[in-house]
Amino acid sequence: MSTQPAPPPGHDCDSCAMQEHLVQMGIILDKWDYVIALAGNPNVGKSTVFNALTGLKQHTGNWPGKTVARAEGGFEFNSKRFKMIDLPGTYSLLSASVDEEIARDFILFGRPDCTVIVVDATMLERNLNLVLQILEITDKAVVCLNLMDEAKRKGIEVEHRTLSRELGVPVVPTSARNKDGLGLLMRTVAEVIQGEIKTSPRRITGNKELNHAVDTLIPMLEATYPDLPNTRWIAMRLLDGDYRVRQALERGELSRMGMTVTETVG
Ligand SMILES: Nc1nc2c(ncn2[C@@H]2O[C@H](COP(=O)(O)OP(=O)(O)OP(=O)(O)O)[C@@H](O)[C@H]2O)c(=O)[nH]1
Ligand SMILES: [Mg+2]
Repeated sequence: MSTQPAPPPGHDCDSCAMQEHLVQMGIILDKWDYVIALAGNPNVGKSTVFNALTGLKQHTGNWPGKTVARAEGGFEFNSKRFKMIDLPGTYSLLSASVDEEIARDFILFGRPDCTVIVVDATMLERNLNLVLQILEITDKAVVCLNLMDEAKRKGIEVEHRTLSRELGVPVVPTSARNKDGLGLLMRTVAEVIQGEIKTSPRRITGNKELNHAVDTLIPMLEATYPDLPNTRWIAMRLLDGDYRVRQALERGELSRMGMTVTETVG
């Protein structure tokens, strides 16, 4: 069943497929099967993807204790219910800005079932920095290669299959403003979540000393914090002197990823 109007004649097949299987739920979502985080640099089309999938009604509020806006919404795709969180746009996950902290904490400690990393196909080089940082944290990720219409207009070709092989996660070309590619994006996300697509993200391979230090720290972290996600990444950040990660560990903040919500109808 679909709440969508019939697609216009000659419309891209993939969008049509999406309209067959997508039911926008907006805020009407009390139970869900999976949580998806939407990450990416500023201005790459995250909210456009979010709005196309969830519809116009959405929860907006602030992240706990922060003045940074948080939007979440829901949709049903192929009979599974997805809750989607639109993360703040960031260029990195490593520096001390509040936006970066929020995006990083959610991907790491919020443990989404999949992180969709939206990138601008016309500025790939700049965008890949964040992609690689996110792939250090999670292996459940799909790259949404957005603004493909703009890339085409500018004569930029992106070999998305090669990019996918290099990154070790699926890369799906989209033009979110025209809703092109979003059906394939969601099918791919569902297959990654359900383990039908195996990912193998590209990770930094450190030198002998670094690896030794990381291998020494990991069992200590696991013994002290049994539920900690991705101890390898946390060990690397601690060795790098990351104050925020150290503070989060010491304060036991790792599971406090709730939110304050006010309802708006956009
Ligand atoms: N041509 C084209 N424009 C797009 C596409 N996707 C998004 N845009 C436009 O890009 C601009 C930014 O889109 P947003 O969805 O607000 O980007 P965002 O990543 O949420 O931005 P921040 O929340 O500021 O980080 C808007 O003007 C969109 O209409 C696309 O696929 N093609
Ligand atoms: Mg946005």
